Amino acid sequence: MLELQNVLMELEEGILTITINRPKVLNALNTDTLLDIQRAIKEARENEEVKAVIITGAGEKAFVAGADIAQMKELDVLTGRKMTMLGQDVFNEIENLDKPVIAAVNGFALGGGCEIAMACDIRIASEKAKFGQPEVNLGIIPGYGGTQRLPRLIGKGRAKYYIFTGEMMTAQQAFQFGLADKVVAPEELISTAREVAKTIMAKAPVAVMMAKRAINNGLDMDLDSGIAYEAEAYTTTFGTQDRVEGMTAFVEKRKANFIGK
Ligand code: CO8
Repeated sequence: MLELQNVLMELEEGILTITINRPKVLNALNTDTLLDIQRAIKEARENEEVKAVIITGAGEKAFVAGADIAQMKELDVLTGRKMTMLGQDVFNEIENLDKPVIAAVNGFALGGGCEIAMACDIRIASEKAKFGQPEVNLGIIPGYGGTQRLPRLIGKGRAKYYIFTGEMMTAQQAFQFGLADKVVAPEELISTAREVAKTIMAKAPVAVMMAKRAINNGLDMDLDSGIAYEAEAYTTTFGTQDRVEGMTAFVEKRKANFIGK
């Protein structure tokens, strides 16, 4: 497995765990870390043994406390823009990966940390997790997709509240608002994320992939176009061997044996 400086990668039972690993600065995202995450996502995309991905943060305290403020402080308008574009590209690559991605949010998920979690398909939060977009405290706005993904997840009014005030949400609040999909005890975080990954991995992979595409792409369309997109995605699943297997297994009252084709 590829060795990276700011990110740990572990592949076990088809699940690639990507751990953002700069605990001394609460896993803040500098350029090198963003590039390492990009390399890890490329590995997830290209390695056929990888069936699902978990993204988490090293240490007890933080998932990711945001973009690296010490680095950002030194940027000018053009280099600042470049760093925004890099983060946006990497997070889009996470969102568009044809495999399920679960964020295991173990602590502070602030700014870019909340944004990387939102680019994942599912967010499992530790009871200790704190979410927020505190950029206004620094004289900037969210720059890694926060102004777009937060309102899509929790609604326009609430997103404005949290982005304008910079207030943090507890894990329970994030759950109530639909930002976190499950809240568990800290010691159960990774095992729960793995269980969820395994549950998804037991389903027909092409069906999961097409559902992900239909949801992601459809949400950016008007309803009629989204429904038409769904019909095409559905038709793709209908042509798979796994569709025949899934329906045959149901009728024969046995467990389906999916092959991902
Ligand atoms: N960047 C760099 N260093 C950080 C960051 C960060 N985002 N967060 C924490 N650290 C460092 C601290 O400086 C400290 O370092 P040191 O030990 O050398 O002093 C260490 O991590 C531990 O942090 P604290 O001592 O502050 O720990 P506390 O428990 O007192 O506080 C907090 C924890 C509340 C999480 C606090 O650290 C904090 O507020 N961090 C900043 C959170 C923040 O504002 N995040 C948003 C950043 S902006 C952003 O993400 C924009 C995304 C788009 C960028 C576009 C690119 C141009």
